[in-house]
Amino acid sequence: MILSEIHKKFKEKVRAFADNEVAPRAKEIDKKGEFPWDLVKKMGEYGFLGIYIPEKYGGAGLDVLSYAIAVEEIGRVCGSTGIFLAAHSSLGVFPIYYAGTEEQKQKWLIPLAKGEKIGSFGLTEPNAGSDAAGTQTRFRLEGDKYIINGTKRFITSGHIADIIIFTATKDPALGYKGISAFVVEKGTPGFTPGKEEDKLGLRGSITSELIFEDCAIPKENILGQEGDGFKIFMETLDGGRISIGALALGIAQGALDASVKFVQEHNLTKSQSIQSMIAEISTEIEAARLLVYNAAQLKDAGLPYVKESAMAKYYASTVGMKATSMAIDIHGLLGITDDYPVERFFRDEKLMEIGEGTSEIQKIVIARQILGK
Ligand code: COS
Repeated sequence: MILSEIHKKFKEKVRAFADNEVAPRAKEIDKKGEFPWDLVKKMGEYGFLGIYIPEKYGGAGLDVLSYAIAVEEIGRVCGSTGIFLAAHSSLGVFPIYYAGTEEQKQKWLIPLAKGEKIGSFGLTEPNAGSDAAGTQTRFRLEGDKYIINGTKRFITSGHIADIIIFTATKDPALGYKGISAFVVEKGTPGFTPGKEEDKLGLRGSITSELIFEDCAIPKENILGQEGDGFKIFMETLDGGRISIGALALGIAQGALDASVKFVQEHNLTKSQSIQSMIAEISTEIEAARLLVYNAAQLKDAGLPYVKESAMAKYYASTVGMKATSMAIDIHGLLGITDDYPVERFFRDEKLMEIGEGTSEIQKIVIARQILGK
């Protein structure tokens, strides 16, 4: 795909950061399950934590395509660092940029986009994942405070985030219409992080519960109006799917790059079965890239992109699983050892088929856009 000079230069900048500063740390981050604080700080300094946010709100003033490129490039070397970037930018930053008042933007968006604070998004619950309208976390208004009770689960960066956007319902019987979106700040009484998950992949990324027990937050912490929550997070997820597609693509590209290196170093370039695998996954990765970049460009142009972002995520994650699995096949038994990065790419890639809407959910979204509900 032909990129503009601006995008090309930005891609080179992120690639240099990824190769020089992230790649040497990736194995250790995965092994120790260590959150890469130093890399997060550097990403903030480079302006990577608010790429598509206008400069007046502390961002880099670039676009969604640049953001997708950044997630792809970082994912190419380290899925854990890539998912942090994607969750912070799409889920922590976007809802405030999209639905926040000017005052909320001044208070929360600016430090988030500058990378001074970490953002997170609490939607999933023990009993509400794909059925996001089934939220059971409750809110009630008491005077000038909202009182929150409930538990969120599988929240990326949940333990460490400073600013968390979350959903709660006035009454589960109201379905999606009862759901509102709020902001809670770390340290608010009644708000505590719960269990941290020990995961198959993305082991350097924090995934945790969030527990609300009579947690009182100021009335001003609501995003939009009461009842707007479902639509705010649906829009948030539409954009988030571009970044998960980009991350799936980046991990797949990392597995392909490692395979090409392996094949060349082991004099396997003449093997027709290996040529076949390399050709197949290279082609599918390129097709995934076109879908991801297309969805990003549609969003940048202000055009509808719901179907395209779901397609990008669905296809890129499907291709990603195939590519990382084939990369292990190409390495043979060496591929399942940690002497090579492909087993890490394979483990990291699996979440791309599940997080921010499973492949089955993406197919529902795509089909509804084509067939109507
Ligand atoms: N953008 C904006 N609004 C949307 C929307 C979108 N992409 N999709 C639906 N809506 C609106 C609908 O228009 C409808 O509003 P109106 O009644 O005013 O028209 C409302 O939201 C309810 O829509 P719908 O009836 O389609 O909701 P469903 O409960 O059937 O939900 C799916 C459908 C499955 C698509 C939804 O639950 C979903 O995306 N689930 C996956 C959640 C997910 O990704 N979880 C992982 C989170 S990881 S952070």
